[in-house]
Amino acid sequence: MSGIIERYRPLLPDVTDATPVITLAEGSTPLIEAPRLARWIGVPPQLRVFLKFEGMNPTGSFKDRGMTMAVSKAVETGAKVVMCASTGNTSAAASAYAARAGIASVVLLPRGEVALGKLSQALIHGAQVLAIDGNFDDALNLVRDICATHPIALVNSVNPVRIEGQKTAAFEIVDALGDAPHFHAIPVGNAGNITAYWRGYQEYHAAGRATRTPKMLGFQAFGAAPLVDGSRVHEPCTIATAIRIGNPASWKGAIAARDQSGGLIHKVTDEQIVAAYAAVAANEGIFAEPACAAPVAGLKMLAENGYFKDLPTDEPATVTVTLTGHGLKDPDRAIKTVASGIVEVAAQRDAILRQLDRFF
Ligand code: AN7
Repeated sequence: MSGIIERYRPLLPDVTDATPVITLAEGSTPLIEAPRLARWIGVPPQLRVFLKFEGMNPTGSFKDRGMTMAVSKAVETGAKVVMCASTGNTSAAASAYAARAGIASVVLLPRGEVALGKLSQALIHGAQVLAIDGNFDDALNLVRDICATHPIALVNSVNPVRIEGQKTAAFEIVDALGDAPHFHAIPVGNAGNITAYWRGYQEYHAAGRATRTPKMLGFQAFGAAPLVDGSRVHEPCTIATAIRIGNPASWKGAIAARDQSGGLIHKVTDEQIVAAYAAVAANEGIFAEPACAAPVAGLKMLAENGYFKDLPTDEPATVTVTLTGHGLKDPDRAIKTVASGIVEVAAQRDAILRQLDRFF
């Protein structure tokens, strides 16, 4: 069983012979072409849309790529406890990889704002779960403070090896497509992942593995869009709880990714996010959590505003979209979105057939 460390070891200089590899066989997630979703988004026909479905990682999100690195390095340095702040997915990954390594984990969560599936993961993997009366940004400040003064390994993405692990998703995309895409769309919360992808694309380009680097297209939720608004958001608010973050730790990395790639970071409303979330599931059979829909909604907005209109019509182009987490993480949101779809019906043949009229 091998994960991203074995697959990309020469490109991960933090890993040495002394590093015990703690893995759950993360990475190697599917890159799926999405032609029906492409029509829903409204991109021009020569622009092919591919979804990098990170929900297929062992704990159901992209966080596993960084966590195999962070926990392996923590064990290498003799740590017995890891700790993180989280909107949910980081805590799920930290607690799973800590369990795998046989060490303890502590997760600090914003009370009442973590999706059900993520909470269930931290609990069942044996993390000490602490819910604070504050948001993610408050939790991260507390974790940084405590880890600076106590023998606890910090495994948030302020730990640089997390970003190193996450850059491997960009390598996989180039390996699958044979070159870098022209555009890469991604949700942005704490901004570690956009930073990591940009690093991965740049490194592959420098190594001659790709002829170009993509324009990075980042999307935040309207009520939690500090990078778009240009200042910290004190009370971030969105139904996409994964990206409910007002003061991204990798702020500079995200701005560099945007500017160096010739891309952009825009914001989308919760209504746009929910519509895109349902469209991904209904058009392609891929169930991703709400935060992942931000880049899908964002591409639709860009297409409507003519962003892609100058692409040459006779040259195929590609846009990749990272779907960062699995839809089963947040089952409440799915049911809220389409609960009206449940029809109660008598257990009788005729009653059931009456409901199927539209198919005949
Ligand atoms: C599904 O778990 O910050 O911009 O604490 O779970 O790298 O932060 C999660 C973030 C996108 C944003 N999509 O990525 C956490 C956490 C999903 C996520 C993001 C997150 P970053």
